[in-house]
Amino acid sequence: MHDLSEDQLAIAETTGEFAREHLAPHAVEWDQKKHFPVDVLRKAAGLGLGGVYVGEKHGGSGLTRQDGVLIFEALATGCPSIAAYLSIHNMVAWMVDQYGSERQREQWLPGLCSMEYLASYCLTEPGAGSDAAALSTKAVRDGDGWVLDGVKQFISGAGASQVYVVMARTGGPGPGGISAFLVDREDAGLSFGPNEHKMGWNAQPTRQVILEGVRLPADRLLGEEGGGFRIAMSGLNGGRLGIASCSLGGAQEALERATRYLKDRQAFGARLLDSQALQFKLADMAIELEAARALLWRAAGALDRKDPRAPQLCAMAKRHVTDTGFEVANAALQLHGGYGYLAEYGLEKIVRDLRVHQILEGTNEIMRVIVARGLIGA
Ligand code: FAD
Ligand code: 2MC
Repeated sequence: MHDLSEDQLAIAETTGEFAREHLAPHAVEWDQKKHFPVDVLRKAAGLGLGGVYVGEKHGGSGLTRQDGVLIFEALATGCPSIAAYLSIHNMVAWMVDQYGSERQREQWLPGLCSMEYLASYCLTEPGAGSDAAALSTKAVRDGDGWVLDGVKQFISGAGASQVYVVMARTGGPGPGGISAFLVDREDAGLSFGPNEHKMGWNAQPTRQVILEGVRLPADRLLGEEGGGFRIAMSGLNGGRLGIASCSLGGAQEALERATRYLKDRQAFGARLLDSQALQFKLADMAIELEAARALLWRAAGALDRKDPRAPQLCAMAKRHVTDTGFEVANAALQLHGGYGYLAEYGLEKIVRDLRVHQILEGTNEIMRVIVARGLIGA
């Protein structure tokens, strides 16, 4: 950790303390009861975690992506699902700060930073997931404003969130015909599907967002008409780092629990930790995580410097870190023997939470598509 600045060390320490005190003790229960702890999210916002990348002028913390990866890794040691929701909320807040007009920033950002308003990101549809530019939710001009119709699928935080950034078609087919809109939970015509029954991420809701004749005034268009797909993609560059950080934190916690467990567990007349085979297993897990962390930090630095290779590096990091995190967490479960399979040990919950990081914010196959396009110049 000596390559971090004093400020970064303090950020990681404070966020880690928050995770130990306010997330870890409740994580298994929230998973079992499917409880979304909005009060705890607002406590996190009190530490500046509601607007990590938002400028200080509008109530944000004005931090970098290199700070962000430390924050989300630390939060995920307490609960990967809650850390990941916070990462999505911060992706949306950054999009509003980056692409909003001064008036929109004044209107929406203070509430987003305090997490009085929670936020959701609405790109995926029942008929358009990986091929996001094929989305069919429509936004049709109505006088000065717009009318939105369509269904968004798998929306994290839906129903609990106040602010929905919705990508919708305002023009012809393909990415150039898409615009981004700010939709408020109170807007007439907005409703939600039932909470999905999921393998993991149970501490946050995932629901359809249904738009039926939702009328929006002109000032709900975010950025330029036709610029919505680029806005959505640039949000995801940072989002993918956030999700990868959550895999890293979850897996780091699983490794530490496995190490403690092997120290306590006796078999064949000795501690399991005395077995060199198991020590080597732990060593390999630590090596994989440290290498994954190095790639993640490198991608975060590239995004901070606006390096043209940043989208590729973010995709590389998302693919590598989420796959590695899942493998390490699953190995930690194995090292707990049968106890790893029991809910009360918390290991199987980490594995279930980390599994979906290989699917969402762009599947790991789509991460390979992005990297391959960069390689072949397509
Ligand atoms: P598909 O696109 O149908 O893919 C099916 C399979 O085909 C995958 O394995 C995919 O990798 C593979 N595939 C597709 N195209 C290619 C290709 N060209 N080359 C190789 N393989 C390919 N979306 C949001 O917008 N907002 C959210 O908040 C959100 N939260 C989510 C929360 C959860 C719990 C889940 C499960 C999903 C969430 N999503 C959200 C949606 C998520 O981003 C999509 O599920 C994901 O992008 C994949 O889309 P799909 O499910 O339609 O799969
Ligand atoms: N960063 C910045 N700009 C990007 C970009 C990126 N990562 N990716 C694409 N763009 C721009 C690109 O430069 C182009 O701009 P211009 O019109 O100026 O040339 C425009 O966007 C269109 O790009 P493509 O031509 O590459 O578009 P294509 O349709 O081929 O799709 C692909 C690209 C497959 C990479 C994209 O559809 C994708 O990322 N799919 C995965 C969808 C996804 O990640 N969904 C996640 C939903 S959110 C979620 O799961 C949560 C939990 C919140």
